[in-house]
Amino acid sequence: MFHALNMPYYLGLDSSTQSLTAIIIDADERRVVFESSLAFDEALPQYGTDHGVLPRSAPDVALSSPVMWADALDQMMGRVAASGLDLPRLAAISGSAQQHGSVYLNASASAALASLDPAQPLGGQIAPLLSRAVSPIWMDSSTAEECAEITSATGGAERLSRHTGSRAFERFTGPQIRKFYKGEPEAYHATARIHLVSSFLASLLAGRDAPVDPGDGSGMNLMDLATGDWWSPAVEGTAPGLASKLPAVRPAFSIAGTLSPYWQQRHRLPAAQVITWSGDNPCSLIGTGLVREGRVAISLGTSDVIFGLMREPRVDATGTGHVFGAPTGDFMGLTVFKNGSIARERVRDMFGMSWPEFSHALDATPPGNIGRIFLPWFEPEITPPVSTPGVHRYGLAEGDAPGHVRGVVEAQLMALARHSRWMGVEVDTIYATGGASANVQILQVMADVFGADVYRFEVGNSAALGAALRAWHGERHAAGAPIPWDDVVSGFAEPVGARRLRSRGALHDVYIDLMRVHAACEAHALGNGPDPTPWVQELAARSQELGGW
Ligand code: ADP
Ligand code: XUL
Repeated sequence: MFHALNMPYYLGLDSSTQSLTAIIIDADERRVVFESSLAFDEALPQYGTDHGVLPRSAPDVALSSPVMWADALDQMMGRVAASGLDLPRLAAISGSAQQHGSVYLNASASAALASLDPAQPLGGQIAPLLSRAVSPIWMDSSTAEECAEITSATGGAERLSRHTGSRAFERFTGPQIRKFYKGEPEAYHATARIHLVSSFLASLLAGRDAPVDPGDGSGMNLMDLATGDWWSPAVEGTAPGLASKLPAVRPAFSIAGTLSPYWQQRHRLPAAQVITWSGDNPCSLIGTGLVREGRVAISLGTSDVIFGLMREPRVDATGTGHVFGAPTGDFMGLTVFKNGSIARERVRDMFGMSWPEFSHALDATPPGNIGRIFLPWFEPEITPPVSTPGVHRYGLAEGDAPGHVRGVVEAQLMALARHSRWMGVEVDTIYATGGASANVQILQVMADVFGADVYRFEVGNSAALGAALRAWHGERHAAGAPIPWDDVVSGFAEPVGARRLRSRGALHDVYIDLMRVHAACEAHALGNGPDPTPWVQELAARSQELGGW
């Protein structure tokens, strides 16, 4: 027992767009003792998802399956149970989930969650508790009309963003709820509780209704950043009767419950505490150790996201970025690009390449791409807002495979740099995370575009690690022995010096020039400026005269 109390384990789960990951940490020894990941498409093919998304009925609609997420959780807890670890030491569990997605439960859910049958898989028992079989996720951009309605009901974009941290965004939960209410009013009225993906999964673990934390709550256009609670004008302006359908908002360190009898009996797991879950970006903030202001992380996951901690909520006047709550009780600024790994993969597949071939093409092409620009809006884009997808080439021939590889990566990183200026951070160090941060060639372009050193981490999944660290922090907080955030992240979420990519000054100068071209191309593609092709051609000719940039 002494052993169990003194050397606890903490489990962090990350239910992302494409996969579910689990990380268990030994807090005393500051090491990861278990890590496992399952990809939804492969582990649960019966749901028919592609990269975690159900077959699309329209390019702007993106839905996933909450029953699939439940089945994935069941499978993953089975893997944890079979890990060979001394699981009575498991003291607490927390989690991270893709943000904005919503799950709709009927009136029977609350009682049923407390009395699930441990002899049966989870998914089949959850399906009858849903008032909507599918969940809209963050990739959905089909709610422009609802965004306009909510903006007008709440007194305009400036007021909405001052209160909730963001103007109305199509993927945010409030506009999605309004679309459901308008399109399926009966199913909306049969909904007793609307959860985020994070609070839904926490509810499954705790066997009761779990709260939403301010970090994930601020991705809804419904929560007041200043009070950390629902903002009535937005709640009332979104859908009738919504207030009673929303979970409580509670700090990220609060306890959602105890691991329910279902898990204890089905997988022989202990009565660990379930700490409130959060969104993947707030969890990654912790998992990259960004518990102080002044540094940024870039996550190259399905989406590309740049984020950093903020002491005060400085809302973006340009309307592209967001301010969310942070698990520390502070705030975080972030800007999200939908065409992240999605676009890199599309270019890779367009030319039938593997990742090593993609990296080789980056190595083989000159930084600056001889002035050529490729805007990779394969999907409707969030930043800048692009509702009709389409790619744009400036000076780039359609069949030029290496030119496209460099083009997509450079355009993405220049967009990350340009559209995050509102955060007001002098970036000299970047912490890179997410699936594509394994790619050193991409990170070298990042270092050169930003003129900053880029560090990678030993643990690649910063969201799952952040969730495990939050489990530890929350459990200690509840025990009356809180641990300062600097101590929580120390030894875990630390960049590895040997894995640093240095920025190369001369190449950064190339990108300072090229960012002006990129901005002009973007303006032209959005219908806000003249065609910069002559400028691109002149640059190409000049750079060829000089033998490349
Ligand atoms: P999410 O958390 O959003 O589900 P991940 O952070 O796990 O996504 O990232 C998954 C993505 O990482 C894949 O879709 C893939 O495109 C990308 N990826 C994996 N390995 C590489 C690589 N070597 N180079 C570039 N991208 C990669
Ligand atoms: C954040 C966002 C994505 C999702 C999925 O606003 O839309 O980063 O959280 O990862």
